[in-house]
This record gives sequence, C-alpha cells and structure tokens, in this order.
Amino acid sequence: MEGKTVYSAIQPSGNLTIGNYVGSIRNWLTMQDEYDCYYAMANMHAITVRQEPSELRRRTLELAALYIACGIDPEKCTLYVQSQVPQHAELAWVLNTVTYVGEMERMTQFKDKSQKHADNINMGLMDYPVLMAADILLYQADFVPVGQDQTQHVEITRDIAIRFNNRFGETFTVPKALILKQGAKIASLQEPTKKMSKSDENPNASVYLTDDKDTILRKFKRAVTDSGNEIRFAPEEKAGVSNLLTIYAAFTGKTMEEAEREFSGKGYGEFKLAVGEAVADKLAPVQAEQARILKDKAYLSGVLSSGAERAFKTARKTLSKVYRKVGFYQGE
Ligand code: ATP
Ligand code: LTN
Repeated sequence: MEGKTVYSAIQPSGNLTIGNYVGSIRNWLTMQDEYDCYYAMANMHAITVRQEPSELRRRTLELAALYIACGIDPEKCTLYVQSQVPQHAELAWVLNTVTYVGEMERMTQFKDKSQKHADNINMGLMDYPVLMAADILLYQADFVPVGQDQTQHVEITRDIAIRFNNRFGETFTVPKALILKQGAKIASLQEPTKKMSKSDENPNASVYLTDDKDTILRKFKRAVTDSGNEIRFAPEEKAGVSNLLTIYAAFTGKTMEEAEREFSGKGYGEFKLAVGEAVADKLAPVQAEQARILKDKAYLSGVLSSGAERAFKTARKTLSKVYRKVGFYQGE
C-alpha cells in the first residue's frame, strides 16, 4: 500500500520491557519499508507522572538509541522527540475543545494511573489521550501500531477526528490501531493474568531489555506457571505457560505450532531455560548496539535533529489547516 502513514510512540518513562518490544517495536520494524513511518519519544506524555528531570533526559536518548539498535532505520523513518515539535501541544489545545471531560474520566488508563498516583492526579494525566490524539492526527496517520492496552486511546482519537471533521469539514485522516494477533499483551512473569509493565514494583515480574543473561535466565526460572506438566498454548487455562510460549515464538520467529511441537513432552524447567536463552541471545546484540550508539553523541543528535525537522514540516502543514478551519487569524 503506497502512500500510507504510520505513527507510534513510547514514553521514556522507565526501562523498556520485552512487552514493549514484542507488542510495539517489533511490529514497527515490519512497516518501515512499506510506509511513511513516524516514531516518537513521547516525553510530554511521560511528565504526566513525576519524572526526575536528569533521568528523563537520559532515558529519552537511551530510547532513541534503542529504537535504532532494534533495527529502526532513521534513514527510512522519522525518529524524533515529541517536545521538539511544538505543534503537538498546540493541536492538543484545539482538540481539547472538542473533547468532553466525561470521556476522559472514563479512560481505563486514567483510572488506573489515578489510583496508582493518587497524590498527583494532574490535568495532564487526564488530558493524556488528547495529546496522543494530537500526535497521531498531526501526521494524518492511517495506522497506529500499539499494544492492546492502547486500543482505547486510538478509539478516542478516531472519535475526536470524526467529530472535528463533522464540525469543521474534512481535516483529519481517521486512523486505525494495528494490534498484533499474538504478543499484543505480554503478561507479567509473576502474575500471568496481568500485563507486564515497565513500572511494576516487583523486579521479577518484568524482563527489561537491559537485563543481562544471568538476570534473564533467573527471572524465567522463577516465572509462575501451573501445577500441570503440559506445554501447550491455552491462555485461559494455562496463562503462565501460554505467555512463555508467546515470548518464545516472538523472540525466535517461530510459529506457535512450531513452539508447541518443540516442547511437547518436555519439562517446565527445560522449557523455561530455553525461553530465557532465546530472549537473552536476541537481546545481547541489541544491548551492545545501543551502547555503541549512545557513545556516538554526534550521530544521535544528528538523527534527532533531522527527525524533528522532518516532523515539524508535516506537523506545521496540518496545524495551519486546523487553524484555518477553526477561524484563527494567521496573518495576511
Ligand atoms: P507503564 O507501565 O509505565 O504505563 P508501559 O510498559 O505500559 O508503561 P508504554 O510506554 O505505556 O509502556 O507503552 C509503549 C508501547 O508498548 C505501547 O504500544 C504499549 O501498548 C506496548 N506495551 C506495553 N506493555 C506491553 C505488554 N505487556 N505487552 C505488549 N505490549 C505492551
Ligand atoms: N500512550 C502511548 C504512547 C504514545 C503513543 C502516541 C502511541 C504517545 N503518543 C501516539 C501511539 C501513538 C503508550 O504506549 N503508552
């Protein structure tokens, strides 16, 4: 499909997990040859919960280096830092006026995060989905590859786009979420019915992309499974084992059937070790590459400044159209 645009972003709010990789970045890689892709470091979203400023800055660069180390090619995609393109905040303001407070209060992520950060339920946290809508709509994206937890935000983006188009005339492309059939929701290794999350307090629940081999093997060894002994994919019945099979398939590129066949008749111990090894072997070169890129400061800042410049050009065009539609004076 020629001429289609893809938009996605990750918040530089913590160490990425293999959930972020499997549900998100892995999906992005397959699109860069086919589509016009924009991938951002969503640092403006990140400050909706408290961040240590020096850490936020460091993590933003680490995330950029990680994208590239995972295989995102900055020559093919537009890789940039959200706060370097002022139109995100500007469009969010306009979209705020076509979004209802009730809709934002009903968002699952808002409710979860309000509970988790009860002492800091700030306006930004509530407005998070509107900023996300602004991200996506600025680039007239057709597709938004994300994990399952973000579907509700893409849905509200569609509602906002349709509402704006109806009120002011055709302005925005109405985007679609692209969710993988397998791997859109990698579960916690400790509570396999919960999503693996970078902000989980239990360090054994998540495998980080920065973990070394020993740590990875140890975490998989301790992964919660069940009292049975069968290795097969049955998410309802065998959440833990199914999660490990999903991770194995994602990291080896094998199909679920191949993975199941490989482990049929084998014990859980051997299985967990194999999953850990597949993950560690895949991550080792990514980690080495990320470290190499981070050291090359001139290269990285060059990539980000040319990314911001490209993003700015597209964003400016859309914002100017929006300003015209809503009746903002833009000079003669
Ligand atoms: P936090 O726990 O701090 O809210 P997070 O781990 O959910 O963060 P995000 O930055 O919110 O990470 O998400 C980045 C991308 O990774 C999104 O597309 C999200 O859907 C995806 N993602 C996050 N966790 C998982 C998971 N466990 N399985 C699959 N995809 C995931
Ligand atoms: N909220 C997203 C990150 C994000 C995003 C976006 C994803 C910010 N802006 C635009 C897709 C499109 C998350 O993954 N937590």
